[in-house]
Amino acid sequence: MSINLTLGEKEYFPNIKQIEYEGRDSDNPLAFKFYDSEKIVSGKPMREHLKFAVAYWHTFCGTGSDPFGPGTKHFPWNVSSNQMEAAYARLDAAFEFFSKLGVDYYCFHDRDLAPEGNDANESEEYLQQLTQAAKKKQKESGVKLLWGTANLFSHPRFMNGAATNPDFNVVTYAASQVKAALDATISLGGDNYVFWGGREGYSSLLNTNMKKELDHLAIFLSKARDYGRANGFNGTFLIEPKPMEPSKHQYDFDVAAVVSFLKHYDLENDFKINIENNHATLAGHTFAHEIQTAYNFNAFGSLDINQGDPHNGWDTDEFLNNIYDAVHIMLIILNEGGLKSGGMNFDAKTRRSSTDLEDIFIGHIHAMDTLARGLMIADDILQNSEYQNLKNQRYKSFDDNKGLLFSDGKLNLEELANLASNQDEPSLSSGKQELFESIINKHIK
Ligand code: XLS
Ligand code: NI
Ligand code: NI
Repeated sequence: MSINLTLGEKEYFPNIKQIEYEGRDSDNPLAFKFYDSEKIVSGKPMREHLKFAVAYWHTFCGTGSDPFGPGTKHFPWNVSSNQMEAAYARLDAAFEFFSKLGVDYYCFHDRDLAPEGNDANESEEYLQQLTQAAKKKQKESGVKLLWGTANLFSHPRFMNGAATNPDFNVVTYAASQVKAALDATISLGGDNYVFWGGREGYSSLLNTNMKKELDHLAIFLSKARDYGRANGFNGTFLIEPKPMEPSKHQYDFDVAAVVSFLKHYDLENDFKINIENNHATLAGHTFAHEIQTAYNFNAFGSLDINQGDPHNGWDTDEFLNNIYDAVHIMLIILNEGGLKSGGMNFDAKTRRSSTDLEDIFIGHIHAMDTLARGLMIADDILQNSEYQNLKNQRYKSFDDNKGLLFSDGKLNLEELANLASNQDEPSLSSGKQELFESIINKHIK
């Protein structure tokens, strides 16, 4: 993708040129070693398999502050004390970054794009102005919106939740934000719209009417769906599960909890799931488990492709660098037919002490390379190893005869029991886990 800067605009990364693919022998930190966007793997270009998206909040808004200290990163787009001026500068920097990195998508919260105004109307007005500017930028660069969302967790008014707040006045405020963020997403041609319920949960069940809050959440989501559909949004609504943080317990705990919520409230046709690796591990699952579970229930939507630290019980949002995980998830994604309308949103931040401007490029490049590698290795495993065959072999007794009848639901319990009484003790059949593991590792090269 070519860089397309409008004349007279400030360049925010003057020392960084278009990031190119240089191959695995390159030592250039600002080049791809594995991600070769147009290279065909399993029938389509890498860029179409991976559909990378930059997370606006971490990369352009996050300055490294944490509960123990202020921000450490001095971004050149973050200098004006006028919040709207800063928002326009951030937009320029963001699109320069997307183009130089060569990603096709981005994602934002309303408050990343535009600041909060003095009231709901002013906030909406600000968002509309920045949406117009972003639309122009998208047109010039060819970069698209993977999803938009509303930040319903930072402002103090949302301390007891947004759609699940016990105070109706807060629920209406959340609705005004979602309406405006949906309008922005529709205007920018977003493929998806996300709900992450960071404060839709509780600190104590003693003061919480859980059933009422869940009912309200479902009503709120269905009204957002109705508004979106009536106003031209044909994309997918996504729920992003996370078990905790900032709430002690979040209702959208994991994929299985969200699937049952969606089915219970008849929302499963419009809502799918945005799965984040670090949220999966916080819930005690692997990323692979959550992805496979979503596909199983036809609930797969999109991915927030970061990783946590195995020794920490919180959301560290690191850039994905675990090759083994990348291979495992790509095996599943290739087998299930790809991302469809979803993508891979980084939702990752450089460490607080990574303060050079180039570090945000290096973080993204490294994650893109890790996933490109995962894709190529997974494809190699599927094409050139016994992996899939061995897995299928474990289930071969269901391929024909009575096993097939069972799989088709055609044997009742008595018939099944009779079969057991007429046969010898089944012979033991090895699960071969070590063999599977050795095949994966052999292909990681
Ligand atoms: C926070 C979430 C958040 C969502 C979007 O943990 O990951 O960043 O992706 O609201
Ligand atoms: Ni996320
Ligand atoms: Ni997260």
